Parts: sequence; structure tokens; C-alpha cells
Amino acid sequence: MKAQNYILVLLIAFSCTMCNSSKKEKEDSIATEKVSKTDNDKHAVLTPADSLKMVNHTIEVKGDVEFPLQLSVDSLKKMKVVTIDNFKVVCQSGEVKKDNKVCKGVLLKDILEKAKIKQDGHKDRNFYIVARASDDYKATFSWAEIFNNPTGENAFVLFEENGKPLKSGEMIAICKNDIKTGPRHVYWLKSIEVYRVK
Ligand SMILES: Nc1nc2c(c(=O)[nH]1)N[C@H]1C(S)=C(S)[C@@H](COP(=O)(O)O)O[C@H]1N2
Ligand SMILES: [Mo]
Repeated sequence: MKAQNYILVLLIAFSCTMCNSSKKEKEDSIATEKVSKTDNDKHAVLTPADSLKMVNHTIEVKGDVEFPLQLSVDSLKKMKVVTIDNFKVVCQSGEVKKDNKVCKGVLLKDILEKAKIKQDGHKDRNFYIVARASDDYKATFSWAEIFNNPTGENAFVLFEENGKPLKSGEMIAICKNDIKTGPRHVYWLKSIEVYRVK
């Protein structure tokens, strides 16, 4: 009887260790997942003072353009201002991040036409346009999208939401007809860069 009890206790103890080790493995894999997410996926949490440093009063339009520009909210207001209704910012995850009633902005196309892309003949149209922020977050557009596609009428630089200045910096690049609008919603906008595909 005693030996049987002893074996039983041993068996129970053994199975418990097995349980714990597999649980530990699971915990380890969750930890690695968390680490890899913080690397690139997660937003850095900034203090109000640090996020203030990200704000730009002008955006630079540069690269392969005839007339490099420095644009402020005031200079955008002097261009053709459009009103954008019901603009939602939806993250790639599906989460609704922002639901604005009315925004004001200027077409990215109008800005690029003002800066005039350096085109060498009508077949020279392989350009990409980078909207870059102070934290180096970026979104990319193509010449064809802006100048030969309905997206050209849907890509904007915003400067106002619900009658007030924007909260995340002074200007934001957006593309209203994207399926998920989060990825090409660039706040703390710093530059619009035009490059010819090499
Ligand atoms: N400058 C800048 N713009 C950015 C981001 C960012 O990290 N930096 N994040 C993007 C992402 S992933 C989403 S979903 C939307 C909304 O982000 P928010 O939740 O930080 O407002 O903004 C986009 N624009
Ligand atoms: Mo996102």
C-alpha cells in the first residue's frame, strides 16, 4: 500500500512539472511577441513637451521639383481650400482612431502642381511621392495615383478639423479613399518629397 501511494505521489509531481514547463514556454513566446511588437509596431509614448517638438510650422516640398516650396497653414489657406466631410481614421487593425465631422485642406495634387515635378517628356512619369513626418513615419504615393487616378481627388494636406487647428501638428497628409485610412494619415507632417524611380 505504501509503495503504491509513493508511486502515485511521484506521478502527480511529475505531471505537475510537465504542466509548468509547457506554460513557461507559452509565457516565453508571448514575451518575445511583445518585444518584437514594441520595436516597430507600437507608437512611442511621448511626453507633451516631446510631442510639441514634433510639430512643424512649415512643410517642405522638395526632391525632383522645379520650385521647392515651404508651405505654412497660411500659405495653404491662400490655395484652393476644400472641405472634407465625415473623414475617419481607421487603423490597419480595423480600430477607428478618429472620426472627424469636417476637415479643411488642399489637394496634394495642387501642391505638386505648384512645385512642378521635373518631367522630361510625357513618358517620364515614374515618380514616387513620400509624405514624411518628424518622427520619420511616412506614406508613399505614386505619380499615376495622383495624376491619372481618382486618388488624385482624394489625397489632401489637412490643416483644420471641425473649425479648429489640428491637434497632432499643424498639417496632416491623408488619402480619403484608402480602405484603411490610418496608414496614409501622416500627422506631424514635415515634408513632401518627390523622387524619380531609378
Ligand atoms: N507621424 C505619425 N503619423 C502616424 C503614425 C505615427 O506613428 N506617426 N501612426 C499611424 C497609424 S498606425 C494610425 S492608425 C493613425 C492613427 O494613429 P493614432 O492612433 O496615433 O492617432 O495615424 C498614422 N499616422
Ligand atoms: Mo495604425
